[in-house]
Amino acid sequence: MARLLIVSNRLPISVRVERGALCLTRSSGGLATAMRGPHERMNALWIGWPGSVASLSPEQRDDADAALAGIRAVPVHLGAAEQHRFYDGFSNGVLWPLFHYLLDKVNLDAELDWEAYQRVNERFADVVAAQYAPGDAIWVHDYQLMLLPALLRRRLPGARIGFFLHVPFPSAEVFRILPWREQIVRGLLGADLLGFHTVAYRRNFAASAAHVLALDPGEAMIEHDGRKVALGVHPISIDALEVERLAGHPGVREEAARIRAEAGGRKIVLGIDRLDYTKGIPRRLLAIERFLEREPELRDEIRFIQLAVPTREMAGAYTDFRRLVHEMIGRINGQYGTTCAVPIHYMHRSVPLEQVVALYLAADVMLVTPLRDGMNLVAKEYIAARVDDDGALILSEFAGAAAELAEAISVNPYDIGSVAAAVKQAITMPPAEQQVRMAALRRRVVTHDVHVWARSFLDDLDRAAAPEPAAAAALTASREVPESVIERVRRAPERVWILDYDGTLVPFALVPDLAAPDEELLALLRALSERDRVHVVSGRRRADIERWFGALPLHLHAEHGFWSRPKACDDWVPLASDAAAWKGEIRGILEDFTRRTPGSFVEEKTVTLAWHYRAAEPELAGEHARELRARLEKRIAADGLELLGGAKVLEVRPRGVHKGRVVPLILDEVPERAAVIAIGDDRTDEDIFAALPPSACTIHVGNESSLAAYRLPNAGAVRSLLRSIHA
Ligand code: GDG
Repeated sequence: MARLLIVSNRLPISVRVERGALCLTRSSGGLATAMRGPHERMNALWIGWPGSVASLSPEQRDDADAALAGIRAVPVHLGAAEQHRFYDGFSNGVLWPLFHYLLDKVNLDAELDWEAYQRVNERFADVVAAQYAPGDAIWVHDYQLMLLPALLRRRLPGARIGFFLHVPFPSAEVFRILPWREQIVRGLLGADLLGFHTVAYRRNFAASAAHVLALDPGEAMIEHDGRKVALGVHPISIDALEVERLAGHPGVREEAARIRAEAGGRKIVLGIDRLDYTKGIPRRLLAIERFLEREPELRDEIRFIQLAVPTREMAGAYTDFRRLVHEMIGRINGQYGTTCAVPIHYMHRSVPLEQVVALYLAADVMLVTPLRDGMNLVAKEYIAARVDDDGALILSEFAGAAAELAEAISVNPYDIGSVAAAVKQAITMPPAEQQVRMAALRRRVVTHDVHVWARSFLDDLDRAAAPEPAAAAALTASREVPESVIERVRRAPERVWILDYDGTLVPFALVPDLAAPDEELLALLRALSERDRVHVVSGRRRADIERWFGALPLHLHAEHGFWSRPKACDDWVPLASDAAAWKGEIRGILEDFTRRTPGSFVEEKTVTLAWHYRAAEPELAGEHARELRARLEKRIAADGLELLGGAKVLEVRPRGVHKGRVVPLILDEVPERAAVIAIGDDRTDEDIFAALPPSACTIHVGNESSLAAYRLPNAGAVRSLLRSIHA
């Protein structure tokens, strides 16, 4: 039966030895909390790191693995040093601060940590591949495993692979700082579906991919390596029913009443966070201090409770941070404490979930003020726990949750004065206003819970991973050129080559004029044409082709076959004497886009007009290319014209002028026993492949889907093939 394989850095259960005995403990944290429900309900297998097993005896290790198997968990064991570099070093020393915009905390001198990150992602790929059975869906989680989708794609080409990012995806301007940005983007693009919490994070990723790999992403889809990768927005949520259930539990209500009684009638303002520098605790403390300073008469009316859950204790940045927080609390309590109360009640430990919910129930105001946060589940849990529709939520506009929770009091956590003012607004908010806001928030959280989230992600994954049958067939049909085919071509009594130029014989250059043929290529074509018939079929202007190849004994075809020079001594002949009356208006449109897109330009040929944007800023150019395409499609339909999207070029040409039309002319002059080999890299060359008989050897250069029977990776490989035929 097809299963779901959940893959995350940590298993939701950690293995430890306490006083000689093996013990399994639940991990807290957003991801573990969110995926626990889907894991249980969907009969899924969870693959991840179970904590260090270094202190376990071999028997205890076996026992631990067996215990994990019992709860459908598969451990990925990592050595202590490797885990430290991968987790504390790269994941939390580089990616975590960068993705949360805390640039001064990013360690970019992390080559060894990066190597460990790659190795650990490989280890995960091995374990996942070993567990995988055809039909399974794989759901990879979070920033520690961003190389995994592509590593899995290589091992399991047909698998359904989804990836969800729990942290923000930063602006492309920030992401591009990362020295390993290209590998990370390529790693992610191995998935069928990439999920983000918000539209903004998705947009940031698309812009980063456009920048790093010079792609043209759509809003919800990126085409890369001949595959489509869907980009989804899936705001994570919580198990709202479970939180509600706990909030109604008599023991939990009793505990909440106890906390309230202890507060002695003071209003309770609560913060619950992992003790992480992204959560904005120091600035929150400054805001509390500002509040106490500004509102002397309210000082004894309020009790702040901060639960700070220990996290990443091994990392240096966290030790210093913890000290800072503790010192600040000491200072503020020293300043404003009295003989009977201190303003801030601080707990630095993990507590049971029942206690967390009791705190939610007891709190009049919840302070959620991260500097950046992917989503923030605490905010949603507080809402779900407020079964009486009262209480007030103060929420940072830099938490992903802010995109959904508009009825909260929104604050900029960097602006201490406004957070202090928000605290006052919250504690003095009239009950009727609390009700209106909280009821709306609760409706949203209850209807969009974690189960809806998981279901919608997996449904999208199913849709994204189901390839269109024709495209899939075309793609799988083309494979590397087998040695037997090369041998057949080599032994053929006569050979006819039909060769595209740009992207096939030379790599793409930033500007078309820079892609002139080099000496080596000219010598190769000259040698080839001494024994074989060589046709160069290009989309370029006749003048370029003539200037570059005119002196060689080649058969030349320019402008997608509109112009042909059948033999070296012949003149160029046009396909038809078309006056191209349509050009004036289309040229005006293209020039308009050129003005708006620096680096782009219009190329005019006898019967076609092309808009090139390879040298333009990719994101802007991509957006304008989509806009231009939409505008041209409307305009050209009635004129017998067609629009062709190539590699960073949009071209308008009359229908019927395409490279395929030269094929009958070429074949007319060829004896039947000749081998015909056609090689091309883009959409326009597909017309050649389509016009050739099945006996021809057709080769696509690159990774896109193609009608060609075989494929080669790049222009260098094409040249090697040409050389090897005469070797
Ligand atoms: C990452 C992203 C995103 C906290 N203290 C205790 C405890 N918790 C639970 C809370 C909540 C979870 O931990 C914290 O979740 P957050 O979402 O607030 O934060 P991260 O751990 O940073 O999570 C975040 C999330 O992934 C999901 O995508 O929202 O933006 O950073 O569920 O209740 N649980 C228990 N004891 C505690 O003392 N039992």
